[in-house]
Amino acid sequence: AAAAAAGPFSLREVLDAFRRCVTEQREVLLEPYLSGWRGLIRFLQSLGAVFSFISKDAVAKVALLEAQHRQHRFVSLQSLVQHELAAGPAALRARPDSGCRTVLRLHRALRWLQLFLEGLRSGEPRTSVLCTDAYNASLAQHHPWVVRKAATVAFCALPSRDAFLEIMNVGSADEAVAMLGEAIPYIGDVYGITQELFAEHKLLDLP
Ligand code: 1Q0
Repeated sequence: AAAAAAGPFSLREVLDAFRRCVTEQREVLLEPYLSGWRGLIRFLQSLGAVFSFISKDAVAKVALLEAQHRQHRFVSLQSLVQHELAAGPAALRARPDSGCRTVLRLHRALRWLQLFLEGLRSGEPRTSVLCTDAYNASLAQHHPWVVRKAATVAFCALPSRDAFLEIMNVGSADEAVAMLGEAIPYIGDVYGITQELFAEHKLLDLP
């Protein structure tokens, strides 16, 4: 994993990580989940300094979860939730550094990713429009005005659709689009299972 993290971004790596996430028992494994996120963050970092306020936040959240993963040896999101809920829902809500609230933020961002990738696949050439639409339908409702404003400004600096397909590093534009089609259901699956898990435990509004 350390060696893989060094090279240029490849969408295949991210796809593989999210594919590895879901077990037969419909658990979401933490290690490939975080590995998928590390790949996405690397991609975001390659887009330049305009996005660093976003990547910094994502890096901090992944680091928090990595630390908890090392400390408690959680295998899955399910075991993390179970462990933190054992202290009681009120105690969990009071913690600004819980794994659950941190996962919830990444989880909402995963919905953004799913929508954005669907948009890229659809052929719409204006990535900033795609990105803004995906953001407004997902993360935006959880962000204060100032963050929404900064995000919307950053989206204007996004590369073109063709450039996006190229940085995915999977060959021609057609091949990149095909791989998006392969990746989106895996990401959707991880999103759906996590959404159900958090809904079941009433954790979808953790402060
Ligand atoms: C490609 C453009 C990337 C656009 C990412 C969209 C997300 C915008 C988010 C902007 C807000 C970030 C600033 C911090 C916000 C936090 O306040 C917020 C809440 O946390 P807290 O602790 O204050 O309650 N944090 C979040 O909502 C988490 C945001 C994480 C965003 C992670 C985005 C990772 C994106 C990776 C780039 C993927 C590129 C996709 C194309 C791949 C195809 C090859």
